[in-house]
This record gives sequence, C-alpha cells and structure tokens, in this order.
Amino acid sequence: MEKFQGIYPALVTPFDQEGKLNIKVLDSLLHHLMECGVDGFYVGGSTGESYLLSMEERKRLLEAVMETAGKKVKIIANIGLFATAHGIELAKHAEKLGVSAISSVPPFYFNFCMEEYLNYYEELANAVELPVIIYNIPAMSGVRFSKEDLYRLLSNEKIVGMKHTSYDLFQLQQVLQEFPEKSVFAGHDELFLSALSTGVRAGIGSTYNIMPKKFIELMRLFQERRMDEALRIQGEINDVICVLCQVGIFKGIKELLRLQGFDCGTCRKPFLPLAEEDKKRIAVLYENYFV
Ligand code: MN9
Repeated sequence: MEKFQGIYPALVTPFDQEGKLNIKVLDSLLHHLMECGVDGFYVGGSTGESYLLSMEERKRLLEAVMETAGKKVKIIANIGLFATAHGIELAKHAEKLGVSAISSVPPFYFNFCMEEYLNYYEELANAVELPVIIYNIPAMSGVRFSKEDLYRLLSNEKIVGMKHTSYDLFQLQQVLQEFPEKSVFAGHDELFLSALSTGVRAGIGSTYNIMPKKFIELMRLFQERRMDEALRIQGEINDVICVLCQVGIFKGIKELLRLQGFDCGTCRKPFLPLAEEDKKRIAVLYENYFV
C-alpha cells in the first residue's frame, strides 16, 4: 500500500447558531484548505469534537466531507468511541463511503487492560477491508502503549500506521526504524520539525486548519535541507500554539477561523465560550501572525 504523506488537517466541525452541524461553512472550509494544498483530512478526531457528537452526526459529517472532498484528496475517518460495536458500526459506514483509511483512539473512560486495547484494534482491522491507523494520544486517552505494544499492532498488515500525538520522540523514532514502510503521522504540531527528523513524512494537526501553508512550507524547507528557515517557521507556529494552549486550543482555533471568514460557531458544551479577554488575545494574535 502506498504510504500516506503530507499535511492532513484534523478537521474542525463547524456548528451554526443553534449548535447544529453547519455543512455550508464546512464546505467552504474544505475548499479553502484544498486550495491551500493540503493532502487530505482527518475527520471526526478530537479537534472535530467528535466525542460530543451523536452517532448520526458523526456519520452525516463524514458523508458531507466525502461529498465535497472525497474525490480530490485522501480522507481518514476517526471512528473511535467507547464500545467496540459502535466503533465497528462507524467503520463500516466509513467503508461504504469510500474513505482511504480509518483511525481510532483507544476506547477510553474505562481503564481497560492492554490486551483489551490491542484486541480492540485487531477486531477493528478484521471487521473492515480498510487500512487502520492507530491514534496514539496518551495525554487524552490515558492509554500508554509501550514500544512492544505498538510493534505488535503494526505487525498486522491491515494496521498501516499511527498518528503519534505524544511528546515521546524516542518512541516515534524507534517505531519508524522498525516499520519504515508504515504511515506514521506527527500528531503534535509544535513538534512537527522534530518529528520530520525522526523520519516522519506526514502530519495530522488541529492548527493545520488555521495555518496550512506554514506546515506545507515547513515540510518543503525540510526536504530541501533548509533547516534554519524551517526552524524559523516552526518558531512562528509555536508562538501561535502557545497562545492557543492558554485560551483553550479548540476554542482558540474556532475564533481564528471566524476571523479568517469561516464562522464555525462555538465548541460544544461542556466547553464554555471563549472568555472576552481571550477573544482579545486571539484578535491580537490574528493581527500579528495572520494578516
Ligand atoms: O490532532 C492535535 N491533538 C489534539 C492533533 O488536539 C489532542 C494537535 O494538533 C494538537 O492540538 C496540537 C497542540 O498541542 O499539537
């Protein structure tokens, strides 16, 4: 199978004034990001607030994305949830729509044992013909895969890669060295350049929604071995991410998108709306880095 490469925004889910899916804004955001040159989309991840969406909404969202972008770029659908059966239901739905791959966060909340997590991925891989991408995000899922756990999963030929949203670059390098043919995605935007140095050639990120061209440019500079310039861009990206982390990453991204002309509404409760003073901080950030 051909490896996934390039820049994949972890797509934001736009809501309207009533808090319902806003397909119109979704379409214009997709067109804009494709025009910027992204290689595909990661749909229904943390950035898409997917665990705050109903099953029906998750399906509808993916259908809309496939309709607008499915024939032009690669689509990876995150189908992760609590129960294996629900994950498989979403995976089969995604398969019918013709996505390029499915991905899944490990089932969270219950502290399952490692064998249960590993078995979950293996069952998922057996349930569909599609390639499966592990979503390694220990800080949010609470699941800490060891190197050996990842090796076991990646030895399965249907498990074609991993989204590594972890600061553990040692583990990332080891996995890539052991499985050079797999598609490993950098998951922490602030470490994108560092991840490239371990051999990564693809990324999935929330901040790609607001600054796709910076990541595309960073990758090009890396490939041309222009490290000083690449590091300068990573520095700019990280200045933005520092502020986003302070105000709440997803709320901050939605506010920046609004300023860019894509009103994606507010994040779903229990997220609270962005505080007024944080709105002002985002406005300053916008002035300094986006105009
Ligand atoms: O999709 C994102 N992960 C999460 C990946 O939001 C949990 C990242 O893009 C981060 O938002 C970003 C900031 O830490 O690296």
